[in-house]
Amino acid sequence: MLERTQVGIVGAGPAGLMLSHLLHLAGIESVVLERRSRKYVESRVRAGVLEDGAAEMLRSSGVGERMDREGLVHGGIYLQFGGERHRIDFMDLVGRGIMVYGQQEVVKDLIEARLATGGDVRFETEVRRLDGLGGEPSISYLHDGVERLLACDFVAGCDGAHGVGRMSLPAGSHAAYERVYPHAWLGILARTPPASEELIYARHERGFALHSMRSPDMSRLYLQVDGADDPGSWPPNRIWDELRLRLNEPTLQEGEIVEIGVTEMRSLVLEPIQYGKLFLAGDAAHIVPPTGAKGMNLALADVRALAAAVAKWYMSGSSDGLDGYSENCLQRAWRAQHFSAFMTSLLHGDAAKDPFEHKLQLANLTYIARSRAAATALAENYTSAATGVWGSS
Ligand code: RFL
Ligand code: PHB
Repeated sequence: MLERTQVGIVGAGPAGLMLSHLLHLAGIESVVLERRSRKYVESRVRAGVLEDGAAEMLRSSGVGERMDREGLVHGGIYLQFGGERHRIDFMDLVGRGIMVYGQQEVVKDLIEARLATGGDVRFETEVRRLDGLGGEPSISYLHDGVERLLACDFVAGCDGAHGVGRMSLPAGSHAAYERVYPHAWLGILARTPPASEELIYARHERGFALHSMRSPDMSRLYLQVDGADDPGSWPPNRIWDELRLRLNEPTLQEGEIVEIGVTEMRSLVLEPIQYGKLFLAGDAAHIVPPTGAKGMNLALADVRALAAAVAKWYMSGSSDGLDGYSENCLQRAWRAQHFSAFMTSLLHGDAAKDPFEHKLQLANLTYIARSRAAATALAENYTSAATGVWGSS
């Protein structure tokens, strides 16, 4: 017998899980198909910054309780350059802060919420093919070595940067806009107390460094490295020495490195991000370099729009929301692309290789540190205040 659901969701990252959760709240049935195990997705260390509006979305949909207990509310960030640290006071400039709460925690909370209400989330289930996207969609997936078929009204491709959703857009149906940056981020999660209460974005002559955190005893630290570097060429001593230097934190305490990885930096936008009954969301639709801390926030904003559009269709038969989905999301995605590219080019590079560029960066950083208007523009973009993403929330 052919299995059926209303919305078939590929991928149990923040986008797929939140979509399933929101649809459930609207009385719409979905099945989430995830290639990896539950343990794997719950321990995948990635993003850490939720915009105020994204945090409010978690809260208002009933999955914000642990975030409110364990997350760290920050009212600003530090920009560091030329040996000095300057605070950008988001609360003062735009009246909104950010929530520092690991993506893997968001994922855990969403999985728990879905399973507690009888949600159908299938791990170790790999989607192989999407068919019938122009009319009656079906998803072919592999579970326990057996290939099965799930029929649905809509397919949500929430399967990230390398998923089957994006590959299923017919050739010629969309454009892809891409930029690859010559840098990468080496990221570690370390058992050591953060050296600062708030995030530090540091532009050092030798390259960028970021100091973030997950809790009062866990730090999340990043270094700009060459795109081709593998973590093997970065033994712990070298990482800590470089972090101390670039962050200007000579007393930064070493701690056990519990996770290490190198992340490439690229920007990608597909246009449009829908075809027939297939709707892409999150990294499947667009990728931003991590410097603007936008990826998870965009993923959540996409599925909020998609859930509302799908609910409208089931309730009134109106396809207005669905028809406008791509345009709605891409306006937001391009704003985030611009900001992420701006932050990336402001903070990365090697002064020895391109001293002119470094001087330009210092001039711009000094301007942001001194000008309320320039700092406000950064704060508006970082928090998404005034960009209309989260409405009045
Ligand atoms: P995800 O999280 O990649 O989830 C996609 C899921 O789909 C599954 N999948 C499949 N399942 C079944 N069948 C198939 N054929 C499948 N193919 C794939 C995958 O296993 C996976 O579980 O995408 P989603 O939900 O769109 O979420 C996007 C975010 O993960 C991403 O944008 C952020 O992590 C980006 N990002 C940041 N975003 C922020 O908002 N704030 C940050 O501070 C931030 N920092 C970061 C980041 C990403 C980073 N890395 C590692 C890329 C820092 C880093 C270092
Ligand atoms: C993180 O805490 O992992 C993090 C914070 C800010 C970014 C990227 C990642 O821009």
